[in-house]
Amino acid sequence: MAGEPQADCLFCKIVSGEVPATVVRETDTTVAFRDINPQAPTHVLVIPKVHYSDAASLAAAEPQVTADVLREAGGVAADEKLDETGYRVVFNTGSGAGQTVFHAHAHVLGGRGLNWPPG
Ligand code: IU
Repeated sequence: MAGEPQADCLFCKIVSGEVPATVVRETDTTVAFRDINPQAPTHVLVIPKVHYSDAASLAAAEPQVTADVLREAGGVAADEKLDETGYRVVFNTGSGAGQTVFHAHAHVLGGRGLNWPPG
């Protein structure tokens, strides 16, 4: 059923606690944890607790939870003092754009200069 945990989903296992993660923030609807392969001094993933394969699917089904994810991304940036220097929030969507985990997630990246356009 839409939104339900998926047995083969790594991020659902992080939500349930079955797979450990370095959690930096948690709400009723979201978890934020440090990326295992950081691409910047701060690289945190913010995920919804419900399972949707990507950000657009999440937004279509759960607009409030999508807003929660974005608010928490801002919270991570504030916690890490990135809101003055700038930071990036990225939703890779589809394998052609680099998505490897098909549970919606926002990357929060900062702590170094970030080029535009991204590669
Ligand atoms: P992507 O946008 O789907 O490529 O992002 C998935 C991220 O999940 C990627 O940056 C991985 O380093 C990260 N990740 C993780 O933090 N812990 C894990 O056990 C695995 C992937 I597998």
